Amino acid sequence: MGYFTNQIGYPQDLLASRSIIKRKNYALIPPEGLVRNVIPGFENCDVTILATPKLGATFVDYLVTLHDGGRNQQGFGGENVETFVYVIDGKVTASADSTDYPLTSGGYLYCPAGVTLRLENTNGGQASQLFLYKRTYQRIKGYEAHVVSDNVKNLEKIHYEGMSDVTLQDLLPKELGFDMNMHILSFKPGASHGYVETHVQEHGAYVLSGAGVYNLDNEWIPVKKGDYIFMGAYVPQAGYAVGKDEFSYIYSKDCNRDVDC
Ligand code: UGY
Ligand code: MN
Repeated sequence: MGYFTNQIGYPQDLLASRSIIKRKNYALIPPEGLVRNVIPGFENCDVTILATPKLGATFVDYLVTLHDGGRNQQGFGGENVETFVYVIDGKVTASADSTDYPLTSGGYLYCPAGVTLRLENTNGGQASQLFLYKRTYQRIKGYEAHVVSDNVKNLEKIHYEGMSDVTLQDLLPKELGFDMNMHILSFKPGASHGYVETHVQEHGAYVLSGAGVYNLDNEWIPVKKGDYIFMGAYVPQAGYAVGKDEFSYIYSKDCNRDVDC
């Protein structure tokens, strides 16, 4: 059952999918094929696991729908695990240990390793939708991460690499205590990356609006709102915005650490 699109019963046509899975390289996961994953601690929630180490990621991404009474009070994260939650739609209270952060659409909370993330739907009986992330934190001596919460509507939009119709927002501080960041990249219709990137960092990207044609490992692939894209280390990547709406996605990126040899 494709629960996201409420598709049940017999197919109307030949079975088909836009999913592309290239383990340890890249993946496109559209909403139509998503299934529910039961995870202890999540009550009245539909949880879908997206990128994982099985796909080649060093992080785990999830889509979570909190229904009426939806919550996780058991706590998410752990001693060495940092977590991040972004509200795609709705209203929730996210807590970092005992401190509550009421979040609406565009709101987010980062919890460093050792701080427990809790979630509660507060959307007056309506569902809320979240993008959730976790990763093993890479400690370095002399630096620490800290709790961060804000809403993207308060963040500066920086012209991206000399282009005024492509903007970047950094959701977390550029401090060495942080081994990752979350960003939102937004392209006006017709805008694109300035070049095809090839870099060691990985991304897990959720498309928030619009549509694009995206280059993943030199294949041009149509993508649109609701799609999830995993980009592994070194995968060539770039996109054009197509259609009438701004093409925008939230994505994680590891940073501020050397690599082991
Ligand atoms: O920050 C980034 O690496 C970003 N520009 N990558 C991407 O959009 N695929
Ligand atoms: Mn990139």
